[in-house]
Amino acid sequence: MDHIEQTIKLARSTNCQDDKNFFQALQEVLISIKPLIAQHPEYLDHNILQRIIYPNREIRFKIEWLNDNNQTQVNNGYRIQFNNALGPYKGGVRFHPSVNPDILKFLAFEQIFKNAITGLHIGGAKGGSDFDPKGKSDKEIMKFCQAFMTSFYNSVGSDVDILGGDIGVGEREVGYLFGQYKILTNTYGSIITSKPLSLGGSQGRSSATGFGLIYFTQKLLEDQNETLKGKICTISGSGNVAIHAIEKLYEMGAVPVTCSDSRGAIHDSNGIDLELLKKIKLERRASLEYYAIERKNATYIKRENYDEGSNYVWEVPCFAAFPCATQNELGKKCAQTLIDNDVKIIAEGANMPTMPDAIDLFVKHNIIFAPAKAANAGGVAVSVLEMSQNNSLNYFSAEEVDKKLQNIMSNIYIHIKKTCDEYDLGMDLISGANILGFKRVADAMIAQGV
Ligand code: NDP
Ligand code: 2IT
Repeated sequence: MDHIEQTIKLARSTNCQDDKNFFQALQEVLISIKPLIAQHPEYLDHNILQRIIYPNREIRFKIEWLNDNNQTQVNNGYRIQFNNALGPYKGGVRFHPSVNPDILKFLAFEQIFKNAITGLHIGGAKGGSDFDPKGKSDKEIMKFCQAFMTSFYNSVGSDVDILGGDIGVGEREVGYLFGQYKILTNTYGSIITSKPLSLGGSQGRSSATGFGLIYFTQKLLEDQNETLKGKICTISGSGNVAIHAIEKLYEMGAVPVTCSDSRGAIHDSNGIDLELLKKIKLERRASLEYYAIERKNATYIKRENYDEGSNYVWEVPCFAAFPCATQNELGKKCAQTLIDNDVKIIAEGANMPTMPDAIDLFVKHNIIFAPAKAANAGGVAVSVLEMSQNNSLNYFSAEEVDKKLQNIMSNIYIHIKKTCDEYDLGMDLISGANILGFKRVADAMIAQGV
């Protein structure tokens, strides 16, 4: 058994015992860095494999808050401060009933390497709560965010751990979290990103992940003498990432024809009506079924069951597919349907949306695969621009941010491709991204000593 297999076995028997998602993420990274380890025995000498799979700190806290009926509610809160070899912990906060330590450990682990790939000096973390924002009043959201921060504020800091947005946490929630931090500490520190502009947020942060995803895809396609122009694209999700991916696809001349939410999916063969989608999901925070009520030619398929890996949107023939909702939302059966329908590229907007056996199928059929930790890194990269603007009191225009985002996504692709060439990996961007990220973190760990 080699060192990688020994580490996987160790993980399975110790810190991943019941953590299916964390183990999935960890196994993918460890297996794909085999060529790097073969050339760098110093990583084994310094026991980096074992050291990198244990989170530095796992914080768990209780959140008590009052709903609109003055009843006391209780939720679990978490922050996984996984690795800070490259810089202060950085990563989003997720509010969703499915949140648990396993989900957050996988997200924090992925964040370490994603952040490293950007070339910026930030470590990896993730946090959140099993709080369900659906159906809550604005006041309840505010009360919950205040209680979340009250339970946890002493673990964050602008050079310690900087929070950000994720599922269920957008500008509104970030504003309330920030406001409570300010009250508790009497400081206006840059401890959270994705802030509203009025609180020192960055131009272009809310669109950065979705736009970055399409910039990355475009750069990758350029390399293949291909383009998105005129191509049918399918997208899952209808939140921050999906909406901005759809917006940028239109700007590139592509035709995005699907979106989905937790209750169902839309197929609009004329192209998604972006303004209507924004109105329903961002303003009204309503279900997608209203889209089909207002747009008669669109089809709405209600989601009858919650099978992992299944979504109607993957049945629609397309040139490119962009999973932008959540983890494990594209399984083997859907992958086979996409391949049968002649898909050319999969680019992940969500974190770990593609299941391992689906990835295996795409790889076997030579479908180009852009992994999340590269393709969706535009969001966290613009978060770092937000931090640097806050710290320098100097602000970039929307055009400046967009230009920087394009450069960042282009550089990420170039560095991953260079890594693929160096290790003879062809277009295996998954291994290229993992090797590039792992190497940067491992070198920083060695440089710091134990
Ligand atoms: P949002 O909360 O804005 O949107 C999430 C979307 O996914 C909604 O349409 C939601 O449906 C749907 N969804 C969420 N959970 C499930 C589920 N269990 N089953 C089916 N549908 C679900 O989040 P974001 O757009 O910000 O995040 C989407 C993905 O992108 C996540 O994986 C996130 O980690 C990742 N990401 C986000 C970044 C960011 O900057 N925001 C940066 C990098 C990655 P409904 O409307 O019904 O709730
Ligand atoms: O998964 C992610 O990269 C994010 N949710 C963004 C994190 C951040 O700190 O901006």
